Amino acid sequence: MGLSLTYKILKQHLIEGNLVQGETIGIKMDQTLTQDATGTMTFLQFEAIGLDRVKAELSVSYVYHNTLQFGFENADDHRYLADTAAKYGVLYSRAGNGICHQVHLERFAKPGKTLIGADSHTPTAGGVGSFATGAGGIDVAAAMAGAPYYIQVPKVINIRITGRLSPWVSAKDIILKVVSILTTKGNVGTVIEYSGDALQHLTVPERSTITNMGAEMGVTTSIFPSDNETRKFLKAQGREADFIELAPDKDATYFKTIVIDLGSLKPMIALPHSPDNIKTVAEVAGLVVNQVCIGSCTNSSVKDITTVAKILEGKTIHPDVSLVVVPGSKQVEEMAEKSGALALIVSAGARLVEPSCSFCIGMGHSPVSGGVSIRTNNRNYEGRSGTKDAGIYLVSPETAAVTALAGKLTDPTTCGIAPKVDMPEEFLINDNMIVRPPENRSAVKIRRGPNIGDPPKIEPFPEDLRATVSIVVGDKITTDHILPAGTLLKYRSNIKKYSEYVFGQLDDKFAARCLANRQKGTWNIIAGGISYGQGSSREHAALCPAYLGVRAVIAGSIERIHFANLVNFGILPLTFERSEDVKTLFVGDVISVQQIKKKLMNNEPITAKNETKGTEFRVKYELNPRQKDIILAGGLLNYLRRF
Ligand code: MIC
Ligand code: SF4
Repeated sequence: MGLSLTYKILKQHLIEGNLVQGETIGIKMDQTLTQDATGTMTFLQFEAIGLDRVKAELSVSYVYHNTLQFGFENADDHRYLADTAAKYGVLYSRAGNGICHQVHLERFAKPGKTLIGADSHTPTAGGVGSFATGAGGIDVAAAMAGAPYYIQVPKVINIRITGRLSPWVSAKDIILKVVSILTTKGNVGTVIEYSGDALQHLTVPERSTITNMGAEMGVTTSIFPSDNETRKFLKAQGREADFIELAPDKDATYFKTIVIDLGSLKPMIALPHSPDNIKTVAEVAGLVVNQVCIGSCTNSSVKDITTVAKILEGKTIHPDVSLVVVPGSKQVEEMAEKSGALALIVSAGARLVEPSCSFCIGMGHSPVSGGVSIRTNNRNYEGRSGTKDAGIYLVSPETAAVTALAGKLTDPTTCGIAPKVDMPEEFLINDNMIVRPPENRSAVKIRRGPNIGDPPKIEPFPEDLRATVSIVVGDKITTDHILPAGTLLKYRSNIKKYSEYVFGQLDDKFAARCLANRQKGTWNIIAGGISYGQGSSREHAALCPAYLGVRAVIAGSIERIHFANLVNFGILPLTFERSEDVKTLFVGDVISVQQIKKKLMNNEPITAKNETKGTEFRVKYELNPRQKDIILAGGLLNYLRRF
């Protein structure tokens, strides 16, 4: 039986377990990446592990989320990241150099290599055939320390793309179509592998727009084969030597195959407040727009920015629209500057931002109250933009640019002849913002600002669990609901302070209630619906609840990265045996499970008692022995320290 590309790479990296779908395996991670918002905690945890250098083939620490540095906190974080990179043998990509996914693709991602990143969009590197996956910071710290990364052997879905895109339709429309089919829920434990005759017409940056948004569907990763297009891209980046050809076996078997004919694809749009709320642009055209934002790790390549420039050339944006443009990396910015594309964009009235996440994470450029913002990024969760009642719509750069000119949502296919922009044959290579570690690492002193605290200590799991329900939430709760980023990013190294904001958007009494329950002698429980913990990899969405004394999440289902983060911080992830039981739980109910530790160890069924209501309900758990040990130890750091 032939192997998929995914299984071929996993087989080459297998350290523990058997390559059988559904089983847990430990794989070697060749490369790691971290970013400023998750990176400080990752390096604090790496320091707590106690090694004197990283053991991965390549580790890069990027800064690009909070580059604005309001107050001293982020500047201190960045200095700490520069120092730890120098000390532990890590490359440091300075603020201004760009978004990790864009820069990693340009300069470091390699076909056939494994990459683990403390950011959910790490699968962007799947565009060059790298098996790249997002994880919580402590899992990345463990991989930097040379430990295997444990994943469930995935089901592989083959998406076969055929035909050719029509003018004005682009890679973003392909991935929005895929998201409309697979949706943002129910994809835990799957990998998407792309194939088909259309691949020859898709450049690596376009492929990476597609792999990037696999994160929104909750898949482990998405991957393209490494072919002639991959060679062209690596050559244009001066890295032809990194090329190897990679393809699935001809008789590879897949969990399922979905065929998409590019010829029939129309410009697509994701409506508020979920990336899978998808229609064609034509269906919503005419919507009056306040803001257009172009950039993010999904759509900020040289081709994206040049296409936008050509659409805007010689024109002025609509007087009621604010247009924000953010190149993804310094390479993109410099090339667009040299080609004149940036001048065309500025001349049309756009506001330029340095290469960073910017609007995508609510780091400025929040829309007006009740506003309509058309954006090229990947997430449109409620409130993420910084304006709770604004509507965020996700589109291609082409749709965004024509909309900025018209002042209302416009289907670009109605706009005449489409600009034709090819991927450059040579990219401008200038790695001067990537700092290499010094020869004498032992002389490096790590400087910590006053906002940088140690990772909190978590107690081992109790023998019997007695916990108060501290919040009951609905379906599709994202990590942005659990713990927003935006201007709060500056508290990422200060867990006590950041914890005050847990669930702040939904219930601003949550943190105080949890602490009060701890005073009264019970732990805390979060109850939720399906697809709990969608979105980002931020481990703070588990670490801060753990700090507040949350010991279990009981939900309809829990998304992959968040599930792993809960385990890593000693929180038991449980699912309701009957999903409707969530309706029997109310804030303040005291839930108990006698001898829970023993039951977990012996794989016994768990019935939870609602002491307040005098009722009972059954919960399920799917944990391998290692995950149980981690939870019982009070998290991964306690577990690793034992060895
Ligand atoms: C995001 O897009 O939500 C982020 C900010 O990049 C996160 C990481 C973080 O919260 O630091 C992600 O996607 O993992
Ligand atoms: Fe990408 Fe946006 Fe996350 Fe930044 S905040 S890494 S641009 S998804």
